[in-house]
Amino acid sequence: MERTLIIIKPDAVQRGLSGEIIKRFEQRGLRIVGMKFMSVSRALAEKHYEEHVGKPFFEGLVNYITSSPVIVIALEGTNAVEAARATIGKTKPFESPAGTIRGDFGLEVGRNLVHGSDSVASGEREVGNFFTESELFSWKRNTDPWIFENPS
Ligand code: DAT
Ligand code: MG
Repeated sequence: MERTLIIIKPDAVQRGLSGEIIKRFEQRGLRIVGMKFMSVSRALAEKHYEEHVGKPFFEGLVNYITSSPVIVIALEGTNAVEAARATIGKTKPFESPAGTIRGDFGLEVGRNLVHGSDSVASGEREVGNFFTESELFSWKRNTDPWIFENPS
């Protein structure tokens, strides 16, 4: 099933919003297959954000994501990537509609609370960057048939 990487960024953890953010993904029906509390090293941050190397905000972005612990989550579900991004909102929180995580809790692009993979290929790559195979779980929920018409 499709996978996406979520990062609850340092600002959200510091502000005590982790539970609220996890709740929204759970309520959406996405299945948690991996989760951990960790610090992101500079090397991992630079790998994760490699598409943004050279952009004016790159240094600030790496400083931000490495500044304090994060919670990383691997989620699985039908159209997990798009569904999670819709729940997160737009890159710039001030443009994000109310009802999205960024629209409800943020104002600035450099403090946008949460990361979600932007394509199926990125989801696979990013989950692999943050989790080892033994940290990822294949499991079923008793509620899966009420969320997925064809659970797998
Ligand atoms: P997203 O996190 O919505 O996938 P992205 O991949 O385009 O957005 O950029 C990664 C992060 O970089 C984003 O969450 C915040 C930061 N960023 C993006 N565009 C920016 C900009 N114009 N100014 C400052 N920071 C920016
Ligand atoms: Mg992105």
